[in-house]
Amino acid sequence: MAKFKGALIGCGFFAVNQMHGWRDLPDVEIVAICDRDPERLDIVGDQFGVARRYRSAEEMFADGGFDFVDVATTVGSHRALVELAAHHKVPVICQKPFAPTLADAKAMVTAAEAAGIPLMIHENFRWQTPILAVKAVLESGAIGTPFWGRVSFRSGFDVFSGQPYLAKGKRFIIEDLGIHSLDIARFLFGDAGRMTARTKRINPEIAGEDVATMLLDHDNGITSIVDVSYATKLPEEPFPETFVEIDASQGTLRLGKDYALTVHGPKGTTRSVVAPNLLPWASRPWHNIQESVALIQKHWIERLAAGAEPDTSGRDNLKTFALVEAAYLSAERGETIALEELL
Ligand code: NAD
Ligand code: 89Y
Repeated sequence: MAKFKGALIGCGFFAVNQMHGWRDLPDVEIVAICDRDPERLDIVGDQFGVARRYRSAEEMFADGGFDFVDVATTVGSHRALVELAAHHKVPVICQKPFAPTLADAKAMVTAAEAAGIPLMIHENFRWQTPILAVKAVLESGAIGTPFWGRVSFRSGFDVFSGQPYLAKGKRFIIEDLGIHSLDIARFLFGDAGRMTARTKRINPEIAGEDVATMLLDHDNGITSIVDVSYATKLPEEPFPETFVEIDASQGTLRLGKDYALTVHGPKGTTRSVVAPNLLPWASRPWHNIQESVALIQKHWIERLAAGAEPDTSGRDNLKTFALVEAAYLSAERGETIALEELL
């Protein structure tokens, strides 16, 4: 079977995980990489044995020879790079956060659709093993119909040493991490039409908010709370675990520390551990995120091969990104925001 040839733009902190994920897929070969920074280009090129190395994305596209491109740069460059891929009619994956603004994100979706190419946002948290386990319980009907949920990520982990740019942006936790939690809420409870949010900055050394509490009204009547914090000092650091609570017509579900899942329903109570696999290249505590990278990349290739839309397509992810925008607007105005005003 012919391999899918890929190219990757942005050889920074997180891209290394993506390169490992691609290397593990037997039907994929990364044939070219690009980074403005020659040092990062050589580190990743040498580690993964990629000979074609570019400091300019334009030059890489001009040379071509790949079936898709994986954009792993930070948010400021996403729109230009996705539009460049669209111009060359190359299917494209773009890291979260989608774009600096919702208007940029919409323009990216339009560009991809006009070019007839698939666009997937690398929204990987819904691909985490524990989150997939929660989804499977909901789909099994074991607890009935949910009416309330909570998606919670509270940590004191130092994310700034690996990703120093996170300390500098006017926006921090909702745009960087809450975006994943909001996507998990959509994945588990469906699309949401109204958002009410409050934010705080506790760490004086960063520019953006590091605490956010969000209340979502889902279209199917479920109410959910999505709460995120990087200012929470716990006796046992849970990074990067997402906790989930669901109350439903026939029972309850709790996903807690160390991937402990408790499901209580008419047939009794089951307790299990839904821990992620520790892939050979992964390292704790990041292994949960790392496995989800491998899984979303596998999904991309399957959908590319089938000519089908990926689950977290650009069009789908506009709804997650609109929740991010709505949360900032709500916190700023002290009002509830209707999503239809944004989408
Ligand atoms: P980084 O700054 O370490 O790496 C980005 C790299 O892109 C840098 O080496 C930079 O030189 C390069 N770059 C930027 N613009 C470029 C351009 N136009 N052309 C070529 N190279 C360019 O950032 P990072 O921490 O690796 O984060 C990258 C993205 O990954 C961010 O959007 C971040 O939010 C996201 N991320 C996602 C997850 C996840 O779980 N999905 C986790 C961490 C980070
Ligand atoms: O950038 C963030 C992400 O997407 O997952 C965790 C993270 O690395 C820090 O918040």
